[in-house]
Amino acid sequence: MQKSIVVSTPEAEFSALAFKEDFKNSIKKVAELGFDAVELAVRNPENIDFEKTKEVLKEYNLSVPAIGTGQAFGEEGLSFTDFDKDIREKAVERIKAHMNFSEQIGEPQIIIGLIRGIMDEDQKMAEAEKYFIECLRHCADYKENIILTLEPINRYETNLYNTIESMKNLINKTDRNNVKLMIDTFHMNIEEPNIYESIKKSAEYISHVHVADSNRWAPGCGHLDFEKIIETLKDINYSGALSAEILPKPNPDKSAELTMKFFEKLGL
Ligand SMILES: [Mn+2]
Repeated sequence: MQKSIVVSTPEAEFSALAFKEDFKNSIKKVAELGFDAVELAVRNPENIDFEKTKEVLKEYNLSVPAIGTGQAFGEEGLSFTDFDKDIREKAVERIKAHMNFSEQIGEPQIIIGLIRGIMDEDQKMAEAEKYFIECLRHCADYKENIILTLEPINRYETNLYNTIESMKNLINKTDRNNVKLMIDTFHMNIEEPNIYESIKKSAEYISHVHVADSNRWAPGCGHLDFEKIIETLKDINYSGALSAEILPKPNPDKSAELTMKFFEKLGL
């Protein structure tokens, strides 16, 4: 499993990131700490210099296991389930731009997290789901070589698809080979009846993993049993990335250091 951490590209703002300033410097720090990979959080790929990004990643020999897209919802309100067709179309166009970016840097996986949106009070689940599936199919068919990995997110952040089971149902209904599941230990701790059983039952769906402890600090700073989580991921032959999506606490540098120390302690 690759040791990975989330880093934001320069145009973005997001609270659950280890670093915010100076992209190249962040990448350098990540590489020097011993990470194998870096997950990029990208609000709008159109504001990014693809060549420069590629160069920096190459210079520090880091791969990109996935690209995060949540900021497009958080900052611009783009969503796959909005009532407004125009907003849904903009959200699809944005994810297609992420897919182009992903293809350019040679790492084919896009995270569909908060861009699913939050269901409006007046909206019915069936309607939200219909819109979500429509948008997903548009994106999935746009580039079949790029994986869309769908993240169950806890109830305090969205009212749509909080559990792994609900997301697996959605994935089955979407019926596209490049639509997969990703799991996040922070969300699982809130929503899953049994984290290990949920992982075991999802083996063939999982294409990416976010790690954060129960308090969303670096792994090892809360009360999750990461030894058992890692063991379970090994049992299902997961070989992708463990990507730390954590609060920059007690400060950005320290949060990354704590993550790496804990990864090493786990023998990764
Ligand atoms: Mn996550």
